[in-house]
This record gives sequence, C-alpha cells and structure tokens, in this order.
Amino acid sequence: MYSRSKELFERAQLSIPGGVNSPVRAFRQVGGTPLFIKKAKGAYLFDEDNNRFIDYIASWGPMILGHAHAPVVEAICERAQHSTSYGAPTELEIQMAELIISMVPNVDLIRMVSSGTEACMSAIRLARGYTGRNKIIKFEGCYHGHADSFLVKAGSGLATFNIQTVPGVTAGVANDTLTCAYNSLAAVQQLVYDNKDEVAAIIIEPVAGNMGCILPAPGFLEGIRALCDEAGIVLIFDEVMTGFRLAPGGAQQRFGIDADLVTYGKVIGAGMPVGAFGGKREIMECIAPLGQVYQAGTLSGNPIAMIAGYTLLTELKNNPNIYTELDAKTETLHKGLNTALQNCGMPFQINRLGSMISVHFSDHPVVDFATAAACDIESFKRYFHHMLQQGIYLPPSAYESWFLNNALTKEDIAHTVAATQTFTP
Ligand code: KE4
Repeated sequence: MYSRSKELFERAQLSIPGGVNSPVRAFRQVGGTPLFIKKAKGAYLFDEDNNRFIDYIASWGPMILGHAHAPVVEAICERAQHSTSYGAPTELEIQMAELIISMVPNVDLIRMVSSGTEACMSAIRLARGYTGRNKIIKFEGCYHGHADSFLVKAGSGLATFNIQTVPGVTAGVANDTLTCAYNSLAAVQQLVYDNKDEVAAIIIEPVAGNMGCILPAPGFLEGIRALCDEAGIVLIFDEVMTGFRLAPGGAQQRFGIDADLVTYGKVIGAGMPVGAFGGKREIMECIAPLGQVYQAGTLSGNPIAMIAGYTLLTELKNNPNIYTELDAKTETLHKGLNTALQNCGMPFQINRLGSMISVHFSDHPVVDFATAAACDIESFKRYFHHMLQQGIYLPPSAYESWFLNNALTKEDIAHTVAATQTFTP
C-alpha cells in the first residue's frame, strides 16, 4: 500500500532532518509513514504508490481551487519563459498590490515577502518600530510562523510535538512575548493593564486554525479592537490562513472588524512562496526605504510567485460565488460528519467557519488551546488512519484545521461521510 513512501522516507532521513522540510509533514502525532506525493490534480493527491486520496489539506490552505488549476499553471509556464526573478521592480508587483488593496479592507500599502512567517515577523517589527514599545501579545495555540517571538506557547507543529519552549529562543526574546488564552478577553485586558504603555501589538488569528479550527467567541475580536484603540496598541490580524479563504476580503470582511495591520500567505501565492503584510499608511510608511524599520527579501515579489497569486486572486475576485459554493460544501460535510459520528461511540465536537473545519474527540466545546489539548488525541490518530485507508487525506494532527478546496465534488464529500460512518474508535 505504501511501500514506495516507506522506502523514500528511509532515504529522506539520510539527508533531511526527520526526512521532511516542515515538521508537521512527518506524521509524528498520528504515527505511520508520511506519504510521498507524486502529483495532484483538482481535489486529489496521488502518492508514489499510485494511491489516490481526497485532499483536505490543500497544501495547508493555498490550493483553494484545487491542484494544478489550469489558469495558474498556464500563467506560471508562460511567465517563466521571461526569467524567474530579476531582483528589480516589475509592473506585475504593482498589479498584485493594487489587486489585493481592491479586495481587502483597511490596506493602504502592502509589502510582498516569501512566507507567512516573514509577513508576521515583519509586521511585529513594524508595530514595535511604529509604537516604540517592545512587548507583543499572542494567544496560546495560535501559530504565526517560526520567528523567535512567536515560538512561545504556539500551535501547529509546536502543539503537535508538545514543544512549550524552543531551544534557541533567548529569554530576552521570549520575555517580550506575553500570552493568554484565546477567547479570554478578560485575560487580554489584564495583560494590557499589567504592561501599561509597553505593548506594541496584539497579533491574533481571527479564526484560529493551528489548534484545530477555533472560532472567536461573540464580542472577543470586537473587545480586542476596542482595547487596542484605548491603549494605542497595533492590532495585527494574522490572515495567513483566513485571508482570501473566509471571503475575498478575509476575516476583516467576514467579521466587519478593522485591523491596523494584516498578514497574508498561502492562498495569496496559489502554492508559490508568497506572503505579504499591509495596513494603514501611517504605519506602513515606517518600513524602509520610506522609514527606518528595515525589512527586505531577495525573492520578494518575484514574477513567478506574483503571476501565480495574481491569477488565482483575480479568479476569486471575479467569481465570489466560489465562496458560496465552498461554504456550502463545507456545511454539507459538517452535517454529514455530525450524523456519521453519532454512532461512533465517542463524544465529539465539530468546529467550522466558512471552509475551515476540524473534528475533535471531546465531550466539551473546544474554544481554546487548553480544551483542544484535553481532547482524545488517540481517537483522532485512529480516525486519521481509518480515513487514510479509505483514500481520504486529513491533516496529520489534531492541532490543524482541515481546508476544503472548490474542486471537491458532492461525491467526494459523500465518500468522506460514508468513510466516517464506518469509523469505530
Ligand atoms: P509559513 O511561514 O509556513 O508560510 O506561514 C506561517 C503561518 C503564519 N500564520 C498562520 C495563521 C499559519 O497557519 C502559518 C502556517 N501554517 C502551518 C499549518 N498550520 C503551515 C504548515 C507547516 O508548518 O508546514
């Protein structure tokens, strides 16, 4: 079934740490051999043993219209003939910036980078430079990439591997990162009160996707917005996951809440390495070469990544029905899973917003990292492998959101529900 992946995984570990270039791919929480993927098309992955899987990772979000989406592939192939990078400005970067600014609220200026980590790292440096303050507030279980300041009680792979403090992150850096529970407005208010005039930024995933999918409680985001206004704190929405997924204008549009800075990744690059950070002109003008807050990148805004992202975002902008379809597919999946799991003999929770969804084996609502971590991870592990055997590829960790793509058919959703029906913990 997976003999070629087993062989490749053994070989990969001879030259790559852990055999993977990103830890979450290693199947460490769920066990077994990570599958090596040969190709993908639409909603399907094909591994090196020619097994086909319905894909609920979508490269951790980017492949929102499915794999090898023809307009994107054609645009990349055409553009590559004119070189893959110049290290000089191009009209394409202007077109990309103008397109994003036309789609999302509250972004006057935007800077392209090459990953979500770079976007979030740059945004907090900018907030610190703009305010002259040192501390940031992040939420336990949220993940903003692997920059030192974020590796404090983070989600995603850190939660998967139960890494609470990361060797190599100095006490000095960690001490400037304050944390509290997601959905606890009182805790955030207390942190701001206890660190008066010292907090530069509050950075938050407006829908958390790195401890499973966790929705903001009613009033939570609004309360943080008001707190930032009162205390002169920069509110950063990390929309690396939610951007261009929850709506063309992301979570800002979906919730009608204005951030001061927003970070993007994943969908913005259509699978190519792209991140971005943007926001209010008065803040963004502190970034070099206009201001003193330095930030740079050899491949920032490179033409291949730009044409891929530009092509995908243009299709999303011109076809807003895609979001209606995607939300409807995810709702159908949600209702189906809810029915299918009734008879599995285990208490469960399903969290969903838009096309982000996650299943937790728990008898209590999952509303923050503590409740996510208290779930039955062993049952998730068994569910993951049960579904894999049925040709369904879920994220290999209970601390990840699932991501639907619009190439999924009703039959794919029905098969996912039917496979869940036969799951017995
Ligand atoms: P990247 O540096 O991996 O492009 O983006 C970091 C990042 C920032 N903010 C949010 C909300 C994110 O979810 C991420 C990255 N997400 C993980 C999946 N949970 C990427 C997968 C991986 O680490 O391989």
